[in-house]
Amino acid sequence: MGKIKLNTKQSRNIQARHQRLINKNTLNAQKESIANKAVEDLENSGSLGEIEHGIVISRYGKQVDIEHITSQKIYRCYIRRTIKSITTGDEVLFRIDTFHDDGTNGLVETVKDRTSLLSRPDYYDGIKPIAANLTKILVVSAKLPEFSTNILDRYIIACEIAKIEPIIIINKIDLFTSEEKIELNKVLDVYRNLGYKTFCVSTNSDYKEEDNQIAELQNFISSEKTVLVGQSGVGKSSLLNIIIPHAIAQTGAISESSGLGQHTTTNAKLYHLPNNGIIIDSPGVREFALWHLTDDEVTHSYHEFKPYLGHCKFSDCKHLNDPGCAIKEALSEGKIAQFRYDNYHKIINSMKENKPDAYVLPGRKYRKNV
Ligand SMILES: Nc1nc2c(ncn2[C@@H]2O[C@H](COP(=O)(O)OP(=O)(O)OP(=O)(O)O)[C@@H](O)[C@H]2O)c(=O)[nH]1
Ligand SMILES: [Mg+2]
Ligand SMILES: [Zn+2]
Repeated sequence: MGKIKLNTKQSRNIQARHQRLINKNTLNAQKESIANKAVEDLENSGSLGEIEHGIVISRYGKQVDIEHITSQKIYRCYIRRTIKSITTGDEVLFRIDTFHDDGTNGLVETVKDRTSLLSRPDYYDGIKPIAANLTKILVVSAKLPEFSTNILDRYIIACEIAKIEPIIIINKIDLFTSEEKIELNKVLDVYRNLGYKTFCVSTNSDYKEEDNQIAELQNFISSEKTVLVGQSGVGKSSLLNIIIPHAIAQTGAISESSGLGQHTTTNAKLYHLPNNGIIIDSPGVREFALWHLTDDEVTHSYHEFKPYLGHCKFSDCKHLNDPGCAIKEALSEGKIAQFRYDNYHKIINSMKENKPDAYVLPGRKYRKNV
């Protein structure tokens, strides 16, 4: 592959990213050595109790909050070095530090096998796990900061790859006019016809219209293991506060200057739902990147493409301007929605542009963290 020629701004950006990566690695190494020392001290202290069962409620760098499976007491725990990946929703075996501090500390010994895992790539950290052992993913969009089917499709692809059913939630419907609701429903019909479940909701207590499906949503998820994902500012924590009235998750207004969410939630946190269900509030990300996937994986995540794949004239068809393209034919016959097709190409192109491997950085090695 030839080297990519960069302009001054791009080179400067890469230099800055590179420096940030070095700083982050240095800080990480320091934190790791402190955590390793703490684990060693715990082992030597002889104060570690019996093996207990727990679930990860939240992760804070090198430590996790574990909820004891029966007492529901929370323990701030260090993580044994042999554990390569641990995230919110993970079921674990841990031991309580019975002597030190106030008895609310411990050590995670093992992470049990996961039934599912949602992850995303991060430029600096590699593939980052978001939450484990999920049965549904609640993909939240809203009129503000923006309603974007492109962002929605990105999340749906990530769900398809993780083999976890996405549930489309449109929040802040109090902000839509009647005409806008009609338009919104036309778009949502495309997703409904593809088999995706949708809920239109508002957390605004002044909004008394019958089309607020918040009660239906609550009922639907009560026995499911779920995570709220979506852009910063769409109202994930606001939804959580309605669904779990005692939750008091912090919420934050959308910035007046940028029109974007302000990344109010900084750590994912797990809460219990009435019928053994779980809901995890997660921090919004600026852009849900997908460059860890192959083009093929993205293509296969588009359900409506499936009947036509393998029917294009050329086996390496890019489904763009290639002659004899079965996908384009289906598009022209209205069997594929134009906006989904457009998003598909935008996503494929952005994967190439945003991939860190596309840049040649001195001494840089990309890490996979799963
Ligand atoms: N009008 C209206 N505003 C809402 C609604 N739900 C949430 N908001 C507002 O949207 C803003 C962002 O809400 P948050 O719940 O903090 O959003 P978030 O998705 O958790 O954001 P991050 O934690 O940054 O990812 C707040 O000012 C909320 O009051 C709604 O249904 N209608
Ligand atoms: Mg939040
Ligand atoms: Zn094609």
